[in-house]
Amino acid sequence: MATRAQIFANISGVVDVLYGSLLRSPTLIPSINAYVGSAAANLIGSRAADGGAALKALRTQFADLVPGFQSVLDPHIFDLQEETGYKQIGSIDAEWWEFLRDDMVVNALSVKERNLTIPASGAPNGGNVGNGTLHVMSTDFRDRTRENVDLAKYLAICTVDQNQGAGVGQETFELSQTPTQEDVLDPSGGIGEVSALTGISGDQILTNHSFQTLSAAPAAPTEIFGWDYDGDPAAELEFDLTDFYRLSPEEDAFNQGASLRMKPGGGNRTLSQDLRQRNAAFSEDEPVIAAIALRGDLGNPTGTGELFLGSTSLPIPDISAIPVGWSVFFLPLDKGVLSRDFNAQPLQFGFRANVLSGYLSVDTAILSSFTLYQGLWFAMLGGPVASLQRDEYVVLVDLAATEAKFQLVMYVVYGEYLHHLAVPTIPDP
Ligand SMILES: [Ca+2]
Repeated sequence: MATRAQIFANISGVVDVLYGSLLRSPTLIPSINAYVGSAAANLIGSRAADGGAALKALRTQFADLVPGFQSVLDPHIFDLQEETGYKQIGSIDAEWWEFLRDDMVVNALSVKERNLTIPASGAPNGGNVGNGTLHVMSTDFRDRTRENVDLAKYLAICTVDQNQGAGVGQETFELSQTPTQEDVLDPSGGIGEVSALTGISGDQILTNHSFQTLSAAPAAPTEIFGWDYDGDPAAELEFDLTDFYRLSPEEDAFNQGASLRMKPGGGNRTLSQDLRQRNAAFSEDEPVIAAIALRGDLGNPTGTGELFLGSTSLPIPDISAIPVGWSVFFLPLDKGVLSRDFNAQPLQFGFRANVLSGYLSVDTAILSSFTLYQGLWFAMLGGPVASLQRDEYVVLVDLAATEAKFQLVMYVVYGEYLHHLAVPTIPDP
């Protein structure tokens, strides 16, 4: 039986062949594309179009070879499955790749990383009337960057806005990649598929997330509908009916916004919702976006705060440092927002604060899912002032990558990635 190192050496040889045969020249495929394009449009001569078409046909034949790549690699992957003691030799699925990545970590094996530059958040187009932020989750449950993605510019375009039937904050977005991918030979693009992203509050797990259901005595409420509070709400909380983050659709229906003020004197108090009562179904590898809007300049409050979801939390060590106006605080987009990590008994979402002086205003608690698109997870969040309107868009900058043969071949052939480092133990061939 070959050792892991020997098997990886075998695979490295195959990677060299596959990468070298079709992909080694980063200019080959773009050159063919450019030639075909110019042949159709500009080339002089009665047979130029025929030449372009023939070259395009040849390119298609190249692409058709890729399924054969897998049959060349598979025997070596089976060797690896046997050597690592994987439970089912011959089953090359997502579970196997997860097993292999973990095994590589344990055995200090790594391949060269593609070094993708994946922005954490996209800014709105400068010409928009409204605003919003496109959030992207790009790491796996080990906090490794998912390197099985296309290099592309991602665009979220508003297709149904608040004037066309979507609630405020519930606009519909189409997510697309540019440029359009020709085929598997060109992983620098993406198929022009679209996926609707809905404004977060339209896919909301929490009850009374915007404190839109007022209590009988807003200045001294005896309870906050939908929320558990471990103190005396009448003495320590009050609804603020004039200052709030934004109107939720429910508030908009009555043209009455509200936020909740946490007052000093109660000690460290927790507002929470027990998610067992919300029929919240979390798939272990699907990230969630968990956020809350806070305002820290009413009475210049002092103290500490913390946003939490199960065992994951975001400490806010000094609420006096919250910027003037409303700010949205998110749980960081890492493994902590995957349910296999945040899971706790009982599972609660909440916010706690120890307000020592002044008022801390709380509004628009968000707990919602991401949308999977082209290997990355996206969530669209509207801004506080005006939501994006039809045809306005948010764009993520182009992703970029360095040449990484092992990793690129694994992506092209299997749609997967290996454990990767900038300085790998298994060099590229
Ligand atoms: Ca509200």
